[in-house]
Amino acid sequence: MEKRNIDDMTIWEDAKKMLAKAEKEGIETAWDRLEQQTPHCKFGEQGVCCRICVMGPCRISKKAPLGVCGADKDVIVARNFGRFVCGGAAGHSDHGRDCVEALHAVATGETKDYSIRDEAKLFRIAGELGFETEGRASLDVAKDLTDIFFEDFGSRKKEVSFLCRVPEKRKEIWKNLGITPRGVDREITEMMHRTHMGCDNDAPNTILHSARTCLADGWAGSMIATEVSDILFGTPSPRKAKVNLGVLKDDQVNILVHGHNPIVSEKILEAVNDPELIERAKEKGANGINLAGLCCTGNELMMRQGIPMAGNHLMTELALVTGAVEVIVVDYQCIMPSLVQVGNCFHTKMITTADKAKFTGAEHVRFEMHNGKEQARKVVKMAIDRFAMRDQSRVEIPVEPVDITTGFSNEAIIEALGGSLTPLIDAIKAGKIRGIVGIVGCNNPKLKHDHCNVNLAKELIKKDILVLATGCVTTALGKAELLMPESISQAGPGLQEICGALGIPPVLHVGSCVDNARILQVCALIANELGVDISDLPVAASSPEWYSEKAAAIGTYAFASGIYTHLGLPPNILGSETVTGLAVQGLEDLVGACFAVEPDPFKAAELIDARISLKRKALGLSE
Ligand code: CUV
Ligand code: SF4
Repeated sequence: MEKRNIDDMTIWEDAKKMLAKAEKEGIETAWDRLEQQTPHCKFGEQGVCCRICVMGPCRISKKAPLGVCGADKDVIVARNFGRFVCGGAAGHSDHGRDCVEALHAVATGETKDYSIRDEAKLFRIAGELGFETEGRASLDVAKDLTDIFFEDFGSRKKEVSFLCRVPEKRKEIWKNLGITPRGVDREITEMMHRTHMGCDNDAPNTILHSARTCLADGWAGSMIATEVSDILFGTPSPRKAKVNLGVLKDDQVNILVHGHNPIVSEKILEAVNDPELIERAKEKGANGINLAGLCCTGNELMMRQGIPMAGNHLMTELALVTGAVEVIVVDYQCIMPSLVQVGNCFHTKMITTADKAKFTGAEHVRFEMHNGKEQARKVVKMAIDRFAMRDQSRVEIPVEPVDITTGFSNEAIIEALGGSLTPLIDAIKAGKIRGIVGIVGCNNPKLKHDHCNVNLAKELIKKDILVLATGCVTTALGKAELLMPESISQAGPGLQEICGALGIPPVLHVGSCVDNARILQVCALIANELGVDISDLPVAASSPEWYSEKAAAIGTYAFASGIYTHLGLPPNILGSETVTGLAVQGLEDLVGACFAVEPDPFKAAELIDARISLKRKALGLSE
């Protein structure tokens, strides 16, 4: 691959300046390593390389159409895809389990470091799942709720609890296909089992179980993560925040939190607000302690507490290149191991907190339920002590931060609408809001950073389509100034009218990656209100710049839930016509939705727009 021009790598000023600084200072980034890895292995790219037993590894070609065991390209591609999304479902869901364990520790008195911040939501969810709450103590209810959620991970249920939210028609479809999600761990284990040599050797059958595994993620693992996080840390409500590398402060101790789970970062936030620690920072010559987020841990803190966001996936290395970061504290997922090396080019220390996510070269400060507060203080003290090691002459904070509005949980959206979804549904019926699209997911250095994320959103709001953003897309759309009420000037007339009247932006930040479950729920609520299936709604999902197993799992549960799903680049399945055909067409007949792959944001907007028009027409709604 030829060396790319910085202007072709990213659309952002802050990124370009840091890429130039990295180049000047000889610091390697993901873009450099992509160059070294290109061209990628064709067999891997096509998904026709199988490594699941030692009669192999086998790779399928014209000359050798079958693996040693006799598996063909369809079987191999399907198995690889199944294991790929299984990894993603496991990531989201294990995160969900950690949240349930935290709530359980609170309920049983095992920890005093955490508490229930949204008691009303606790009782609401308990009621929704059908158990008695009248006159009971909240810790008691929480204990019962965690028992129910723990069971959602197991093998005893015929269906996960939150299937109570799914429209009847959708449940019927899943039942008929045999893909009703039963238990999170069960579906994940069965996926691994089926893809062992000599089990599921029928590609469509494997793909169906992939769908089931991902449904267990979306409607259980992720949904539980979201709801329990709200109970523990508060349900998000609209608030202002700031984004981009300009949120770092050259005269303060800068701490970055990165990863996905709010359990660690919420405690770090408490510690940075501790007057004693602020005093200590001042004694060391800093003007205070500044906390900023990256990726989804950043989203979690921003949604609930308004903590600024330094950047998304491809900004994580570049945030350290500013030279202004004392420590980067990580929990798990999407954390590039290169952050240790980039940190070592400066005084920046990487601190790991989860035993399941250690990084060689980082310092491990184990966070457990009973010691979260103490460990957070320890981390913040380490950051303060490192401030003196900073080489101020190498610090460059490249831009001024951009204002955003965040905090649109479903509860907050309903409140903004005046207490029910009816005004939104009426606006959809009237064609003022023609549809709703969730734009979610990551960055990928194969694509120009945030180009597709931003332009797709801009095109959609112009077409009167309301955009919901999560994950790394949030930062992109925030930086593009789409997350402010004033951004409605960029929207079509209908969307302008509705959002203007409500005082909300045309793009709503609904949370982190696990919070895509909020979007599932909103779709279900609208479908139930209209008495239709989710696949009948004028809605779509998109992950323009995705890279991760988790993003593929999200895409898979989206389409399996009946939501048309656009991807900016394909998963590694193109080596099988059968699997590719299923993904882009065949599943339409089975679940009423499929994948569409299109790297160009303008063409993608047309595809999504056409789909929305089709669905509006079928519902008898005018354009
Ligand atoms: Ni999951 S969205 S890189 S951090 S999965 Fe991670 Fe959220 Fe993509 Fe971003
Ligand atoms: Fe090769 Fe079959 Fe083993 Fe895969 S399972 S490595 S195709 S022999």
